[in-house]
Amino acid sequence: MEKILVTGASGQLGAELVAALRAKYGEKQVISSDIKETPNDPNFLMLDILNKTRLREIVIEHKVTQIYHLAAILSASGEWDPKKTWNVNLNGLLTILNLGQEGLIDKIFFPSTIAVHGLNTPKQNTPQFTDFTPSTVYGISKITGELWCNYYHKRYGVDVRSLRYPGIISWKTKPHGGTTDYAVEIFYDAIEKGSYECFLQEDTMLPMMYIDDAISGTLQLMDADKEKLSLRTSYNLAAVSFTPSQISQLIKDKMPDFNISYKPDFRQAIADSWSQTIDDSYARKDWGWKPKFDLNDIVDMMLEKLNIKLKQ
Ligand code: AKB
Repeated sequence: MEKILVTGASGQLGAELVAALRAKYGEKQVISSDIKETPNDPNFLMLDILNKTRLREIVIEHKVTQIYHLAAILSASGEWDPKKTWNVNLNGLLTILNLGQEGLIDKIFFPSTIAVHGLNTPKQNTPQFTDFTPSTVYGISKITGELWCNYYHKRYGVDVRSLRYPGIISWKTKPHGGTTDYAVEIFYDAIEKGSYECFLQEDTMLPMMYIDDAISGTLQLMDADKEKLSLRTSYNLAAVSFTPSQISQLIKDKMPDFNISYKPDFRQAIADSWSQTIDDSYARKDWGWKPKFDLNDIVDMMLEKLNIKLKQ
């Protein structure tokens, strides 16, 4: 029977991944953990990912078989303290890979990101294998993490799997510290204030994905037969690409009084260094990836769900 540990479980992806894993494996089979307490979760444990001793104790005590290692500092907040970002994003992963090497855990999930791309990477239909010269410490830590995953798989047979997520759009939990966060903030402000001041320019195109697609892609990859996986760095993963101006127009179609204004800040340079559209043909070919939600679906779902949530 699987026993799963999720690190960074209070984050945007973690909160929904824990729910999906519990629906699949059972409530008690999934331990959520984070550096800050999550109320009302009897299967939650406090865990600082840099505390190697505690992490090992949890794995041994609870007979953990799989770790979804989501704890990380994202692209924008990472720039405030590069050394801390490197330490959190990389050393936590290395501790987990070592537990895999020792045979204490069977399977590991490591989230990577479009932030591994940089100014020299082709922006359109960005290939799986390309230039990786990221401009943020977050991107540097993630591409390095990918290489360590590949190394531990090839050298020690560790079953570690990874996806390069685009920006994730969700309504249950807000993202924190990312460059793609505008695509969630815009819905909150549209409903709560009727207007949004965007920190990116109107024509900044970025790859994005609805949370349900991100969750089902993750579970699909983790369930895939080992033999089908030709990549142990990280798979490109795509769903939709759009600009602030395009998403705001769709919101305006539903909420004609909505207004957007633009005040780009330091996050503009980060966004400008990333890809605009992604070639995810390896994920499609190896394990059957196919997103379900297009931009119209995302706008409909976000407005519907957030309208209910914010009125409660
Ligand atoms: C960020 O904006 O930092 C993240 C990401 C694309 O990895 N959402």
